[in-house]
Amino acid sequence: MQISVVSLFPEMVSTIADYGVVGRAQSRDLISLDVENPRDHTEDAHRTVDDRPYGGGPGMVMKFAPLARALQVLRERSPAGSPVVYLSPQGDVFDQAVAARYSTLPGLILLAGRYEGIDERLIESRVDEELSLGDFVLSGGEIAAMAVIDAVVRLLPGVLGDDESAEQDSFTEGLLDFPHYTRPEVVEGEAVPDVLLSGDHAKIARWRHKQALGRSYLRRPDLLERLDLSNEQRALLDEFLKEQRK
Ligand code: 9D3
Repeated sequence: MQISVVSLFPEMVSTIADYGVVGRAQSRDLISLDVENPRDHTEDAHRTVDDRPYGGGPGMVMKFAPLARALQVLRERSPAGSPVVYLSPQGDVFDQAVAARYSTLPGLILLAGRYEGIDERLIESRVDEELSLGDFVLSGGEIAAMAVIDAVVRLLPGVLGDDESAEQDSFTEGLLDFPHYTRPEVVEGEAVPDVLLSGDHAKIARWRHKQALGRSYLRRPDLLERLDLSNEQRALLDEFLKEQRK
């Protein structure tokens, strides 16, 4: 997959390929990461990328031309069918379904803004989709672009090892995770739940499924509403809630 980013802070974005899963994906040529700085596409002596907003008010707006030229360069290097995605607080909220859809594409061109945003005419003429990470204020689109890249790359075939990708097709899809424990068996007087030491793998899987359902119900009822729980899952959730009330 060809992943391209327009950013005034290209080093910030390229650090994503210095670590972990995305780093491995790049060194194994499963992805190629390309970052273009709109400042390299200015024509004035000051290399100006921003200007004052028409209509007045605080802050600055990113100019059309340097962004359009940076995007043009990336488009020419990207496979056909690579959408331009603008990261902005006005976008649709990014989620795992969007990540899964992007992971099927040959390429992705991400546009990270700074200042108050970019000239609206660039959005109208060049942007295919607008995405937000949610209702909180970032200083620019780079961290959002990096989050999208991380979420998409881990879904690409061959990127995760067998261990890591087992979670992707498990029964707990769409649910919060179950609780995890590791050695020692007792920490500050708190023991690991007995079932996890039993060696009974079917019983452990059932307990974890129950915990995942119960935590999702308590902390993220919106997630459960999207799922069509089986009768077995309803029974497990019932059991969790009864144990909870003790
Ligand atoms: C404080 C400035 N705000 C005045 C109403 C507007 C504003 C402009 C630019 C708020 C944030 C930003 C920069 N944000 C992003 O580029 C961004 C973002 C975000 O802030 N939150 C969640 N997702 C995203 S995606 C890109």
